[in-house]
Amino acid sequence: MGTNNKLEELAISLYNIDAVKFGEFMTKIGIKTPVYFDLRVIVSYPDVMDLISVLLYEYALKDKKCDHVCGVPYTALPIATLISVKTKTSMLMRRKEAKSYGTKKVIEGHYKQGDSCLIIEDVVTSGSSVLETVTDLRKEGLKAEEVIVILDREQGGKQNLAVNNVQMKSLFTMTELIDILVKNNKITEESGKDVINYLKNVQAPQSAPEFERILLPYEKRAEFATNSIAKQLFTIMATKKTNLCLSVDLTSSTKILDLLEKVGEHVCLVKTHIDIIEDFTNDFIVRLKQLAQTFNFLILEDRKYADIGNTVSLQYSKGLYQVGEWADCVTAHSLPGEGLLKALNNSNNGLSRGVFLLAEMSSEGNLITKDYTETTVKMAAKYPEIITGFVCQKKETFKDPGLIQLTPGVQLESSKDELGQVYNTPEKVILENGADVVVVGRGIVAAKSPVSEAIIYKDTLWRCYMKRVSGKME
Ligand code: 5IU
Repeated sequence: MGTNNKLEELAISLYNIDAVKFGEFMTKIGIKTPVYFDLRVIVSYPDVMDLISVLLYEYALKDKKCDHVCGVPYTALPIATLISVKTKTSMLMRRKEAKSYGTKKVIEGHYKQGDSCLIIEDVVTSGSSVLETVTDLRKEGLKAEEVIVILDREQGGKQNLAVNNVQMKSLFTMTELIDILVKNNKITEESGKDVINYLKNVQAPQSAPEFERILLPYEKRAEFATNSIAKQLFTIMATKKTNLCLSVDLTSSTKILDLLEKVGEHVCLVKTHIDIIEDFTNDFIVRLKQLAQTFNFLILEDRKYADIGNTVSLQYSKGLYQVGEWADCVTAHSLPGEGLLKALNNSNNGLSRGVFLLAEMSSEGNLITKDYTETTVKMAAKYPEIITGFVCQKKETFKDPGLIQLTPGVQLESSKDELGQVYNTPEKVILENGADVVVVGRGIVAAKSPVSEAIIYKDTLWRCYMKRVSGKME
């Protein structure tokens, strides 16, 4: 029997065993739908299971090499198992919840970093369940770039996966399944058309929508964030009504803590250079964290990691500063390649952590090129769970509304310092250049009265943001 005949046989079997039903149904989220899928029932039909695994094999695995297969829990687990046994390919299992005891593993099975893993799923609507599995596999350093599914409901899942660098192949699209069922007189042409129309009208939200990110308010942007720190930071900005990041480039821990005591309520993020502090002790960290808690701000250690993964992993978690223990997020260069991101991702000790990747710099004559910036943004797209955003200067640099543009080089008047730093005004960076969080250092810390200056910056920056999202930009 050719593949096409087998597909036809599968479509009819799925109909006969009520894995696909036509009529009027209610979805989980209370929307009416003219078609309903429940592939969970296939476990009671070994012939159907067999047929599915043969088809998936012929369609996706025959000419391809992957190190592992992994089913999206739960319906696809038995299917993945069959394929694993049939093709003698190792299988991995993803837990939905990490175990609360013993090892905190979410991915069970033996694997090495860089191994490729083919994902298997039954039905894709928006692609969000597949993306959860992708995220967990990528956290473990596995390559998860392909998914094979039985049915693509054609409601936007394929596109959502593609923007996250996952290619989807399906045995059937909904249109193809319906064509087969109509041809075999299982359903009428009319009800087939109804279903197709319904699916066209009810599309899943896109993870990378067409509208410009800079016009969306922070609370909306939080919904798009895939990194938990980005989500928190958007939420803090929206609640505290501030998009000011204070760069506390001071060398005395008392001075830093005294300043934060007074300006903590006005900032969403505090940026440190921990290695410039002359009297560093662990007590400084304890007090810094207390202030962060009291005033609800996050901490960014501007370490600009730039070494091979192994070294970065050590720099991040060991040594005098143990940055990974206390900084919510860090900055890193993309120059050394993805190993660095993997290292940071794997060294988070189960804590929520984020990375701002340097896509552009504010200093005069820096060597970053347009190509470098573009490649940096592409690289970040492969690590949606760890990337908080970019340190960059232009709104064109990236589109994803779930990521944050952190822009340094800001003072109330445009100017330069004697070492090549270039300052733009709040108006320019927010309204023209797309900054979401604005970094101010000496504009505040070197002012006569840092506290009143911080308030001026906070108010000015917020006003610009409000103008931007109200759409009244001239
Ligand atoms: N910083 C920049 N420009 C950049 C990057 C980081 O100024 O492109 I990447 C840091 C350096 C300093 C702070 O810690 O942001 C800006 O301080 P001033 O506002 O004092 O220039």
